[in-house]
Amino acid sequence: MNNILRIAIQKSGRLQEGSLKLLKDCGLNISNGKDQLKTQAGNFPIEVLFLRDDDIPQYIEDGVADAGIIGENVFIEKQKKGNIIKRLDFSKCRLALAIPRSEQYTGLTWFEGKNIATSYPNIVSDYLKKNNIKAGIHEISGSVEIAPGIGLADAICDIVSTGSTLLSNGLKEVELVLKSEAVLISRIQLEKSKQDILDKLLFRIEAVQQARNNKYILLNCPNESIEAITNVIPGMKSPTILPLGKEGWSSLHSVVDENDFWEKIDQLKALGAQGILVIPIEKMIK
Ligand code: PRT
Ligand code: ZN
Repeated sequence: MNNILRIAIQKSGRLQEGSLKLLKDCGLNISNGKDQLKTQAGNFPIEVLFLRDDDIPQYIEDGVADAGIIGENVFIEKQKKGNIIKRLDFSKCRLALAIPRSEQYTGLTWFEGKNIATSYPNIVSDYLKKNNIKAGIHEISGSVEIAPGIGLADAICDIVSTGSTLLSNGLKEVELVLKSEAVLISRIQLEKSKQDILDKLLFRIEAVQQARNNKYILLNCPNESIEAITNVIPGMKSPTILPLGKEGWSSLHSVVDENDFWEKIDQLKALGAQGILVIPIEKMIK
């Protein structure tokens, strides 16, 4: 079927909610994948497949799925053919090497001749090779953190988010191996009709991401501050400025970047802005 794009997402787990939310925010009308393996969006030529995340890269290499959403860590580990086409800004984590807390860490050479338990043997082996360290890799598929405690390995390489799992297993993080987040991947080569659908989806994803990173801001200011305030929050082209009923005052509307939001608010207050309202934006198209 060339006139439909098949996109694979995780059936259940840490990526599922973020993946579904993103697709829904892009306007796709899809039902949750609790007891189903696939569903067709009601209003967009996309079919969603619900799979285990580890299987998604193979499905894409085989052409069974055209695109997918998975953790970059899994995509790199699986070494299957496909392209990362968009970083998605959720499920952020890191793959790190950790050792027992009682050990004194002396740098990467500590790992020389040691045994490392991990679910990511390819990534770890590449990392060790790059750093000229010879160590054994013990592949296990889950509960990696308990490996040193039960004498299965000297160290581990696993996903870390808050670090509390390492802590409660008596381990400490010593090296960052890979930073990861959810990514949109696609087949190496798509037919034009599928590429067109993917491009439309990408356009929507970008609008959703822009909106998440920006806020709509409304404020009142004395007219003499308009220019200085415009320099702080120039908006997409320029702010909208409307006269207030109170003489010498205006209402100014613009957008503000989420990342330097508080810093900007301080500057605006210092310039005489009052009655500042900040509103989430649903979609943003530049
Ligand atoms: O069933 P399926 O195979 O589809 O899912 P899964 O069990 O293999 O994966 P899942 O749902 O656990 O994770 C999917 C993806 O989420 C991972 O590949 C990562 O890209 C991303 N992700 C983000 C995480 C975490 N954060 C995370 N904290 N994956 C796993 N963890 C685990 C980690 O393995 C460790 O046990 O959480 C623990 C560490 O968390 P902290 O907060 O204690 O440091
Ligand atoms: Zn998995």
